[in-house]
Amino acid sequence: RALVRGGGLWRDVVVLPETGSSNADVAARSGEAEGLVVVAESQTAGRGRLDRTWTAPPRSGLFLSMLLKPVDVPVQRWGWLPLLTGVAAARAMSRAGGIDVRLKWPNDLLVGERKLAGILAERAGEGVVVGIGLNVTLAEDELPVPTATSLALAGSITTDRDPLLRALLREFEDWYVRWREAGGDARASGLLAAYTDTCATIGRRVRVQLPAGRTLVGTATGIDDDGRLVVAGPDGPEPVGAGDVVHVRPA
Ligand code: BT5
Repeated sequence: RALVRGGGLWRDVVVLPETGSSNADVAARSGEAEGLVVVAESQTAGRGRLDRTWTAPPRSGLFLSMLLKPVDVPVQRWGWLPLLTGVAAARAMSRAGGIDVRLKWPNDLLVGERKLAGILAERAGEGVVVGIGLNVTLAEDELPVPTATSLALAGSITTDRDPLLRALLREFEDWYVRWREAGGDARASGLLAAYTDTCATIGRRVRVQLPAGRTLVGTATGIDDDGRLVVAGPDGPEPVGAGDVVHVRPA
């Protein structure tokens, strides 16, 4: 609780030595007011998108989930929440760690081409649980997948979880309040510009794997009002929502 001072959003920050999935823990308490945060020191059954898993050795990273209820923002625009989280996390890692992080739409934090962190947003009750898994101390021979990296490997000036967590929660709150006060308008809140600045996907040729085996190839031209990636394909611009995307690869 002493981790966050001054701000109004964070109501309760619970630190668990070990849990299955912090997203599941917060979802189980989704009837509560927003601003609940569960931080897991170790996580044994971390979830990714589409039944994938988030793997991490004990105490090797920052694993946390936040309960959010932006009830005054139209639900379509909630698609911006994982993107907002990415912007906040990238800025926090830059401020606290001095490292340069890029965002891969919809939910990855990259250092170079390698994945430093992943974000998972799930609806729960009348709110959303947003989880972040960030590799902190992992050495090269501890990486769960060869495409991963960690703050330590990226040369972060700190690998202490407390200052990283504090920077993350503070940065998130700033962006969240700004976005909410703008009624979820990404452009008016400055979020669209911040996201576009940090995004490694926009401007690239991409191959988007959609459900039912469909593939869309084209140029990623931007993000729309609802947080969808706009891909200029053979049939013109097409918005794709995070929920419909299996993966996005360079084309
Ligand atoms: C994600 O899914 O990247 C979202 C991960 C969210 C994890 C957090 S931890 C706290 C909270 N509680 C939870 O239960 N979950 C959240 P996705 O885009 O589906 O990526 C999953 C894929 O990333 C896997 O299939 C692997 O290829 C790769 N991966 C797994 N663990 C990784 C790691 N530690 N570092 C880098 N890549 C990893």
